[in-house]
Amino acid sequence: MSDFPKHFVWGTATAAYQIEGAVQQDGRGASVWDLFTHTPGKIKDGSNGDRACDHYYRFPEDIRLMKELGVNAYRFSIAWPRIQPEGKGRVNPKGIAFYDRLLDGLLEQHIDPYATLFHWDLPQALEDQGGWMNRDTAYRFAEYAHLLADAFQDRIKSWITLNEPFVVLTLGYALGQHAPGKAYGLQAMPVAHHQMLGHGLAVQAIREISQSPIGITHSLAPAIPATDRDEDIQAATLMDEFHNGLFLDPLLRGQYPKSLVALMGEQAESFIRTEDLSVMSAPIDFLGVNYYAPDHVRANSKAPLGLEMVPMPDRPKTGFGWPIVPEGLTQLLLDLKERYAEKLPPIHITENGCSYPDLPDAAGKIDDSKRIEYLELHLEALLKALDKGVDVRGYFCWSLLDNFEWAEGYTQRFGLVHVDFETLKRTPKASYHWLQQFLRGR
Ligand code: IFM
Repeated sequence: MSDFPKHFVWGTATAAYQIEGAVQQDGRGASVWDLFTHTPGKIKDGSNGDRACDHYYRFPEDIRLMKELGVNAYRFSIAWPRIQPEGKGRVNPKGIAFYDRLLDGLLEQHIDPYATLFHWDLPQALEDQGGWMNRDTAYRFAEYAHLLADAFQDRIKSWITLNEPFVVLTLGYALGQHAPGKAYGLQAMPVAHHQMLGHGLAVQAIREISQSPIGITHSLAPAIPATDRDEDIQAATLMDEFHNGLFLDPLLRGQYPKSLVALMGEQAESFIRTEDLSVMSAPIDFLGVNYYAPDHVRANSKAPLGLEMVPMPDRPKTGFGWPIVPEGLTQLLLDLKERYAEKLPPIHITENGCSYPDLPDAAGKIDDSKRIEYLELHLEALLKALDKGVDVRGYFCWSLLDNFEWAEGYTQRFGLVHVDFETLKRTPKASYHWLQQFLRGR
């Protein structure tokens, strides 16, 4: 097997609400996650991101950890409510100042900042106006993107407009398991459209000012039928269009998959304007791919969309219960290359990783050998795709630190670095040392 190219980008990834804490400091406004986590019964362990990893104050230590790890890039997200506490208009200078300090700290250590503009923490003030169900939020997002480009210009080495709009659509607005906790079912489809419209408008806004590459991050998954029965194969095809095609077809082809247009029926006319599709398909410089596991799909006429996700019983699982299927990453990348051909931009794997309940042993060491194995297998799977000609330029491990895992609270640890959530002490795990050795070798 060949090796990774010399200029491959190696990074770790995090998101603002999951690590920053300091939710009421320096003029930050409320986000949908502040309200959601403070609503009883929403988060598994009753926790919230009020303090999280306290990265807002401890970021110099976290930059040191990255430097010692040997990565050359860091993907983080900017908290919109820190920058615009009301989601529009007034800018909070202390919010800008925080990211100024973070960017300066990274650049001093020669770590390239990859900034995600929206990783789920929508200002609550915008949610009060309908959030992503409201077309106006797309325009507010572009305004926010423009002022970030103005403030940070080319110190941000790569821009990522959105993180995983599919998850915002499904868990946030269709099923209500994430903030803002809306359970609109299929009536939530405008959320997909307005996010992608916001993405396209933000690309235009950033390009007016910054020369840095712009991309978007999607959570993608190959859809695998649970059996070879026709109905399961059809269910998997529909799931693939819903999970992947719903976002990638407008982005890369300027149109929605026909099956989804049919599914949305007349509702589609109420929120899709023909001219939107050319905005949404504005050329981008890279596609961010988050890969964790495939969708294993079975037909079920009683379930929404006529399908359901079923476990992969013959597979080992992560602490979250997600099946470990490294070859799914190879398959996904090859499918993308085949499907979108010359329209597919270069790819960055912007997230990949696993949670395990890693705790220190009596000597204080954290032997997360299962994470090492997971990473090795996925890097091998990635190399197979590179060998077959997929243009992948970088890999970001999720995550640098154990952090607030949304509806799961602090029960799922994804970090290369263990965080004691009482003392906030950071302890590199065995996987951190393994990756350090791996990166030293190149
Ligand atoms: O923690 C999340 C992240 O915020 C988005 N992608 C998936 C990760 C693990 O669930």
